[in-house]
Amino acid sequence: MKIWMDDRLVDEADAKISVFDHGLLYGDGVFEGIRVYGGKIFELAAHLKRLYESAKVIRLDIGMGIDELAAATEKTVEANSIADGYIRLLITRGIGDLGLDPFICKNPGIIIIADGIQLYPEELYEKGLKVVSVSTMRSHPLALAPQIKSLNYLNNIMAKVEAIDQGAGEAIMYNHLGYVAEASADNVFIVKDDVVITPPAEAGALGGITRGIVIRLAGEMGYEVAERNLTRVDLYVSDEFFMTGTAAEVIAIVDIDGRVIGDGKPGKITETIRKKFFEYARS
Ligand code: PXG
Repeated sequence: MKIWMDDRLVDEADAKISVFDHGLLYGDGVFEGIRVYGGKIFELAAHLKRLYESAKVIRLDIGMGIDELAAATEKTVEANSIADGYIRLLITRGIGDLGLDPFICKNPGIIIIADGIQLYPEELYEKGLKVVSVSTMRSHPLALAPQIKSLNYLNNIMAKVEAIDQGAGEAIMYNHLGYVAEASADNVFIVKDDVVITPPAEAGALGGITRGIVIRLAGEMGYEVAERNLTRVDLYVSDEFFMTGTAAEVIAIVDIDGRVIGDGKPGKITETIRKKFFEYARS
């Protein structure tokens, strides 16, 4: 495998980072997870826009323009002959002395990995997922704002651990006001009385690329779509419930905290949206 490191492709064996990289020492950096479908990078422009915005918020100068980074990403996909796969693009703060000050790091680290993707088992899409509400609160917007896709994922990881401990496929996280934020690595949607509803990004969610596409496609299909705060009870009494994300695409949820959603099978509107997204992504 060839890995992009800073300004060129190197062999996997040579793709190493320093123990003094602040990305490792402090989780100081930003990243993206991007799909490749049929050799084409899915929504690259939207992912790069989000990456540069995340970097701006944390005062990280990527040191390379968007077009140059896009070209490097394309080259990495080509070098590894990835037809259907997954790109992990990381920008680390770079090498510096010990100590939090990010500005002692002179050059950011740029890493692009293009690999195959570990797909969720098909059975999960047919049956739907069981999820649980977790006690780990989504980070407060005045702490580490959830809109930043940073290398510090401990908030989400702690939530995921709770889900795993309870034998659930995903964790539903709430914000400091008790409203639904998102899952540990996916955005959430419900369907109630034929309206497709997702929490607003301000509720503490990452502005998911898949979420944005699903909102658009659902609207184009004639569904009413709303961004509205949701409570735990709204999830419990929803007609349908699903999640969106780069890895999962669109996946139904059929049980939350022991409350069965609908008839316990993926909902009709969810399935329609899932098929539409599947077709769109592969077209
Ligand atoms: N919320 C969070 C916290 C995420 O990390 C999403 C929502 C969905 O966003 P997108 O833009 O993907 O629709 C994410 C995405 C991984 C992995 O390897 C994680 C994500 C995406 C791809 C891979 O764990 N998170």
